[in-house]
Amino acid sequence: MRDVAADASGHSIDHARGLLRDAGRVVVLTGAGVSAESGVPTFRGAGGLWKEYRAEELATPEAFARDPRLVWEWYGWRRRLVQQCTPNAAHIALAETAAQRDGFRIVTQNVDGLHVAAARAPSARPLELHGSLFRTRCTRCSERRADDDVVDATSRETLPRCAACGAMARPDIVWFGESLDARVLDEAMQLASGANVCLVVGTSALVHPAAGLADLTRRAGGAVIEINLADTPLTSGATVALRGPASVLVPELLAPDPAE
Ligand code: BJW
Ligand code: ZN
Repeated sequence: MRDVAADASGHSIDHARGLLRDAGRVVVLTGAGVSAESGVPTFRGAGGLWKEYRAEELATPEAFARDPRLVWEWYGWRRRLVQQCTPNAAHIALAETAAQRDGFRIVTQNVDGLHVAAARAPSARPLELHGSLFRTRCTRCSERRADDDVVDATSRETLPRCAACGAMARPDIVWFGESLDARVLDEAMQLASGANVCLVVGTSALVHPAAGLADLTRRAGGAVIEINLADTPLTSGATVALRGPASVLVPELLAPDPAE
């Protein structure tokens, strides 16, 4: 049975809570909307612009090859912005549930590290499909390293460099046209295929292969619960679609039953 609710009231949230209660395995797929209420801008829609650029124009290998200073300036700005943000009630509820419940895993498209910041237990750490704002990767030797430094994008010469070989470093982020880390994607696909419920939170579901994960759950006979402010390409196939802010709906959905 498919259920759509304009808010958290009524039977749809109860239906979704029942699906989650009965599920042995749950995979959660999050997108930029889960971090919007922490102050991290989403990619698309109002507020999705940086200066006069769209994210799609900067998050590409071609943009980096053409103008690494401009692309690093954008990532440096985002790093600083995200460093001032903290996990909201949705990140916290997801992390607490993942810490307490076996078979509950978080997969995120976000590079902001807020699911990691909310995680108290290793089982609450997310799979990060699109990389991290707080890692760099060498353009020559591919060495990765954690990096939360302020980016000096004054000129090409001041940009982050690889500590191992001295070549220019790039953000360790999956740009358009680049393949996702095969092991990370494989694990995410296995989680989605084996899940009784895929809970999708705050993604426009436009970017693949991430957007296809919910279909893997559905095709294997599982249910899809979507939380978003607006409809997405996943809505028509969702078992339950809940409309409203993630920071309200996620904690409400995951709160223990009163009798427990
Ligand atoms: C709220 C809320 C609140 C707001 N509460 N909700 C199959 C078909 C078509 C194309 C392709 C395909 N397979 C691959 C492609 C090509 C491409 C792609 O998908 N293109 C489409 C856009 C058409 N994919 C790729 O290139 C991927 N690579 C790949 O597949 O390699 C092999 C290959 C290549 C080429 C062809 C075929 C195969 C790589 C994709 C990497 C994406 N990287 C980015 C940028 C880097 C990260 C960064 O710099 O930060 O990742 S793009 C950007 O979009 C970012 C995000 O992770 C990603 C998803 O965005 P998200 O999270 O959904 O955010 P928004 O802003 O779009 O949506 C926010 C949502 O929240 C909205 O719905 C709001 O309503 C909601 N919301 N506030 C609840 N408070
Ligand atoms: Zn190197």
